[in-house]
Amino acid sequence: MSSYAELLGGLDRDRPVVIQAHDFPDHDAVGAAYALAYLLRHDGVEASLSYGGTIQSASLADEIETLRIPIEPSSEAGIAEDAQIIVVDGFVGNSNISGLPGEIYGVIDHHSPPVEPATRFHDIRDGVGACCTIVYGYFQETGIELSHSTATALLIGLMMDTGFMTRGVSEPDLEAFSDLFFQGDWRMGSRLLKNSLSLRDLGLFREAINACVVAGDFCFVPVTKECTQEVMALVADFFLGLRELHFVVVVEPDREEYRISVRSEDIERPADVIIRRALEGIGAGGGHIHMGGGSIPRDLYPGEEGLRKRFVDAGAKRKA
Ligand SMILES: [Mn+2]
Repeated sequence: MSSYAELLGGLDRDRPVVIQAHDFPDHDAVGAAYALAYLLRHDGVEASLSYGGTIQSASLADEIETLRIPIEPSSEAGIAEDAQIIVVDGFVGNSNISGLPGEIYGVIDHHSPPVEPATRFHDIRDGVGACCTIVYGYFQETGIELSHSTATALLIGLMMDTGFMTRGVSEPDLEAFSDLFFQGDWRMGSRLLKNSLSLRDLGLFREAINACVVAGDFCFVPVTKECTQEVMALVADFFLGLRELHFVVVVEPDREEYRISVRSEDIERPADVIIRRALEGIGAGGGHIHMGGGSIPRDLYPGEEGLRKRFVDAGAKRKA
């Protein structure tokens, strides 16, 4: 049975369905959630969309408004006790997600999960560049036509996660891209994604440029200003764009923890493997070959130099 048919077939039509994007969602999570709801509606299932945390990205807020995506914070969504929750683009564990009521019915994701999902349905393909590609595949399976806004949302998620088709791209991503590019509004998508920064972010870039520590092709960037995950990722991308650098780590304080963003241009040094190694015993991390992220609770933070050394020991710097 195809994945989508299995997903649909297992749903109890007498209970509410909620599609949940991960905390502080990004374009990929929201696009995948929105398109999945469109498909389910086509099959007579009305799903509501929600996310944990807040929308921190101005460009994502812009997308949600422009495409009129009906998504709201899970705290305000009034999720029922008997709701069936489908998690997209991120899976934390089988117990629950940030204290949501309801049952986690399914997981659709392109990250390798921390634990094997015990949910009734899961579709995890860690070789694809975006969760939007997986949901696009459901449209192909069913032959259901995409609406213009659904195609645009999927295209934006795909372009976002693959850095405009330059990282983590697999064959299904290319297939999705060549179709979505003409079905959706790529101009709007590009404008949104290419204007993610604001003048307010310059202070962070200034600090990052002053603070970076370079060793060979490895660059460690500790900053003290709190910032959004999206801007932190753009700082990491900026350093990766310097021709001498092939592995970048950005670390930033965020309330009770330190957050880390990792970028790699070297398949011999996969970002997810190296961050897991570097944070062993003090924090958690994961991701893909080219991008990774993680966090360390404040009381376990080994200090800037301590963390930098951990990354060097984990293999972030090419052996001479
Ligand atoms: Mn994603």
